[in-house]
Amino acid sequence: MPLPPADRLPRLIGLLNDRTIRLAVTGLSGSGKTVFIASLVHNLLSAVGQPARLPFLRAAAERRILATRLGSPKSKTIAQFPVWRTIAALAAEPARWPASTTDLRRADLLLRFAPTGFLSRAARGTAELSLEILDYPGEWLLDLPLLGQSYRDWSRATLERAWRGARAPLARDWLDFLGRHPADSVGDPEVARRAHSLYRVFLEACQTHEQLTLLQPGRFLNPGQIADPSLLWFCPMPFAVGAHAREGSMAALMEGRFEAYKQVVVQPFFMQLARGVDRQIVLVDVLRALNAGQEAFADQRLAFETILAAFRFGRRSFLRVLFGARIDRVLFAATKADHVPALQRDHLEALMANLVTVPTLRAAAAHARVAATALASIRCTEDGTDVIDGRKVDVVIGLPEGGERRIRFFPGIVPVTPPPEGFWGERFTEFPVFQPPRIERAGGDGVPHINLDRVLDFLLGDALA
Ligand SMILES: Nc1nc2c(ncn2[C@@H]2O[C@H](COP(=O)(O)OP(=O)(O)OP(=O)(O)O)[C@@H](O)[C@H]2O)c(=O)[nH]1
Ligand SMILES: [Mg+2]
Repeated sequence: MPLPPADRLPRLIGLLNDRTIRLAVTGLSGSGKTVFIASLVHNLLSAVGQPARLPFLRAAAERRILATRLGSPKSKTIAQFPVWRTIAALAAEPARWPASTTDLRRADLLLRFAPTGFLSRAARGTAELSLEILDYPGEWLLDLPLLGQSYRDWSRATLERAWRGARAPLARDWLDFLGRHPADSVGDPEVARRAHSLYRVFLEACQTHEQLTLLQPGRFLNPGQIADPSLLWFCPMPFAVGAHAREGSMAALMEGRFEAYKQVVVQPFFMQLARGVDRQIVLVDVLRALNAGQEAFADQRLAFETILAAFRFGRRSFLRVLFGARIDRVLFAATKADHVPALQRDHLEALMANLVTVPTLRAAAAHARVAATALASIRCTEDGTDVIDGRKVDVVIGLPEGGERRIRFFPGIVPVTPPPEGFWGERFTEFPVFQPPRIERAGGDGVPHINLDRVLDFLLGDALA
């Protein structure tokens, strides 16, 4: 029996306003993806009737978010993001940060809200926003550019970096080994495996000793679950100019594995990650890179420029061509902004915007909305002042992880543009890892943050209107 019109209207309103948004959280390892997702989920779950925590998320401030809950898993192939385990660890005494992510995971969140349209209000209709978010190890992102590169080109670029700067001394054992087993020698799987493990030791040293970022392939540092580990047994090799990998040679063996790795591991991962993505947040730990010095800063910048070039927006976008992603809003966020006091957070936002000038123009040309911000997904500090050498300075006050007493931390001045040569002499003080604040396990007050509400309004505001 057809429904009477008065009952049908709210349903129709629902149909008009119901939406699914797929949010890609993009960021290198340690940039803060898992913490961002945990805070986002916890704060949205607590948003009903709690406008105080998210004042700049309009739908929350207007009390139009009526109910929120975690969605049931929709994917059999992707594990669920451990929302409750992560929140329980953050709510424990002492609180624990989540461990570095080792596999692809997905969080589903459902928000029932009152739409703003005239018709919706008249009919008192409600609508539902279904939000899908994927979390994964940051290192894997570095494999995206490989999809557009040949083994030769990738080898050349990687070796050029390995011969220079902080990488050179760390690459010695691996490069010596390659010197004894050149590209045109007979392809021997055992030699390939040893070359691979020396290359991996080199990548690990670059990450731990020098805090470098552009370390490929990403799975060498964080393999996840790979059915056949021999897929990884390759590394870059020097080619003579104009030479090609001769059949049966070391180079041909390595090249075959590189291509198989792309086809069997990289492509399916990005297929899962990027299919149907419509919103993207790019998280960058700008402060850590500033802190780690000139080479680490330049390396991080090159790494995310390389990734963003592959993420290129618009019709010729790699992701769109390969995976059908149509990203129409992109936000670049400098994370862990609670390490610096208020004025410095403005500097941090300006520096973030400066670092992504080119991708911003590209995205805008493709009619995507783009913005840059400074963000603390979980605010661990308060702003305060201190007196250093007789001068009053702004500091942040927080409890260092494992410490007994709160400290006043003066982080130095954040430059608003990429620092010039001279800056690097006086490096930032090492940033402490601060203890997260006490939070409640179940909903309640949510999690303190800086700018998370603005971030959510930018990314989801139109879908909650
Ligand atoms: N003070 C502060 N620290 C943060 C914040 N977000 C992240 N951190 C710190 O950064 C670390 C890394 O954050 P994660 O969210 O695990 O990073 P990730 O991007 O998921 O890293 P991978 O899983 O390795 O790819 C955390 O363990 C915290 O110590 C923040 O908002 N404030
Ligand atoms: Mg993580």
